[in-house]
Amino acid sequence: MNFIVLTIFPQMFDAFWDHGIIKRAIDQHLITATALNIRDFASGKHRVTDDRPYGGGCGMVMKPEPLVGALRAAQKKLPGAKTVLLTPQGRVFNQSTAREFREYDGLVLVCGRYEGVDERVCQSVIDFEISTGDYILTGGELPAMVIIDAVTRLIPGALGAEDSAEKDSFSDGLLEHAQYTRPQEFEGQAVPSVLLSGNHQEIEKWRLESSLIRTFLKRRDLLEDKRLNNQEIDILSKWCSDIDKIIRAQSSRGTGSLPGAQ
Ligand code: 4GX
Repeated sequence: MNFIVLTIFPQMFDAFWDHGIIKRAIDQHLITATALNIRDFASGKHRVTDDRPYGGGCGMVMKPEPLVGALRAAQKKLPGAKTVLLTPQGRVFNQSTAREFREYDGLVLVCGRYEGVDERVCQSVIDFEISTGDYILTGGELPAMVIIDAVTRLIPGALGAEDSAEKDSFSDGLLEHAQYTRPQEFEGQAVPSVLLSGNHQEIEKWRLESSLIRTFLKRRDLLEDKRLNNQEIDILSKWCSDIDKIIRAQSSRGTGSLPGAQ
């Protein structure tokens, strides 16, 4: 995968390229990553990249010529790359989008600043308009990093020896199970004993239960959208009947206001 970012603040990416999984992916030639300065494609003594909006109003608009100049230079370096404009008006990025983008050979990420970019640029040279979420930032640089980060960790080999990318949250539509490390007791709280048992089948079952309950409590929307397999249905059904038993046991105590009870 090859990434080119178009930005007026290319130095923002220096630290990003230089740490952790991204750095290792670059060193291992799994990805290439460059930030091009849009200002280098602006003309005139002051290399201006923005201008006042036609029709008036406050704020500035990114001029089309430097942006398209930078885009053409990027496409020359990466023929066949897809162009992505980061904008709050785009399709909201998620794990499926990350998986979709991983299939491309190259991505050119266009970071807008100011109030936006000239509409004719969006229409003529942009393949996808993407938003990282419903909030307004000061520029597209952080969203570009979000996309590069999420796509890079899906590239085979990027996470190292483990196959963890596909076992993570969202790859199966569930949140990740609870995690523990040493010490065995921390501030009076013990690690669940099944995790110390060495029984891998029981551990896997506990992890699935943990994923299901966390998804139910924290992100019920994900569970509602998910196609459950038989084991997952069995676990949820067992909880239902266990909870039902607890509720029914109350009626013999004569407490509460159960349906049908007076
Ligand atoms: N997810 N912003 C872009 C300027 C802009 C506006 C319109 C193009 C068209 C954002 C987000 C985001 C703020 C980046 C406005 N550029 N980008 N910028 N949320 O808020 O992606």
